[in-house]
Amino acid sequence: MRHVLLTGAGGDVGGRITPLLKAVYPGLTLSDFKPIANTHGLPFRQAQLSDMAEVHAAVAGMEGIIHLGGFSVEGPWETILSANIIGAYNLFEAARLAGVKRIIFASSNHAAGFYPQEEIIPAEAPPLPDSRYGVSKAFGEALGALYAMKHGIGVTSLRIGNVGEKPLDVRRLAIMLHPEDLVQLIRIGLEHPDIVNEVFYGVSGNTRSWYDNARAISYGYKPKYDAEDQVDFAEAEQRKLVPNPVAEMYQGGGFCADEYTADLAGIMAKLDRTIDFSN
Ligand code: 15L
Repeated sequence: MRHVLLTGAGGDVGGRITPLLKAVYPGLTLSDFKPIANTHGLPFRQAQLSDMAEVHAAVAGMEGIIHLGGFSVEGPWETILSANIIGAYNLFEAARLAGVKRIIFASSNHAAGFYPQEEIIPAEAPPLPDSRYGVSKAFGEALGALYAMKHGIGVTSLRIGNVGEKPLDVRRLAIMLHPEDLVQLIRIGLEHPDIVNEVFYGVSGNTRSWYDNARAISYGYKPKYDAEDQVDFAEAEQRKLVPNPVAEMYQGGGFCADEYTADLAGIMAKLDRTIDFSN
């Protein structure tokens, strides 16, 4: 694959993976809504995702797109609507018209953040968003499925945990994704001949992962990193945080606790009676 576009290239994750991607895809083009300080000598196309004309110009001539662009945490509805919902629609629709063959959609663990931390869930688990942001990621996965099945674009949605080289707290021991492992997943999505529409968990080979990533493994994913190797660091960082029962109950952590108004004990009692997540 020669012509690959990386949206959201100016963000933290984009900055971490650009040099790794450049080594694999020398024809890489970067995009973001504002100029990027370090383009690593790569071409740059500025585009606001909510502006269809700018998105058309950004995707022209591309064979593959890695879509990291959008708002990457919880935010006001207007922001999520514009950057993540309208933005994702514009990206997929412009890609279809431009004849793009493969798209990697950066989904998030927050598309399914309300599963309890004690459960191991597969990527096939239905969305259970923990935020407006998580809803927008579930929307993006659904949009990807539509463009895969109806228009034949090979789509891989990655429910990304937390991208970095260290687990930033105990929760991240389960969900850390080393940038090199992320690039491995991206390469499967862009290059594996059998991709139609896939959802993989974007996590490293973490000992205490909450996800059954069998689907990614069946495509050849062999994560190199395990957050557990840095357990002391994670535990030291955890001691600096204020405990929160909602954040500690659910996989989405603080995204679940943010704006929480339900009765946690009441909900857990009802779920215990009605749902067995392991089936
Ligand atoms: C995400 O989806 C965010 O983009 C990232 O900033 C982290 O907050 C991450 O989830 C996480 O769950 O740690």
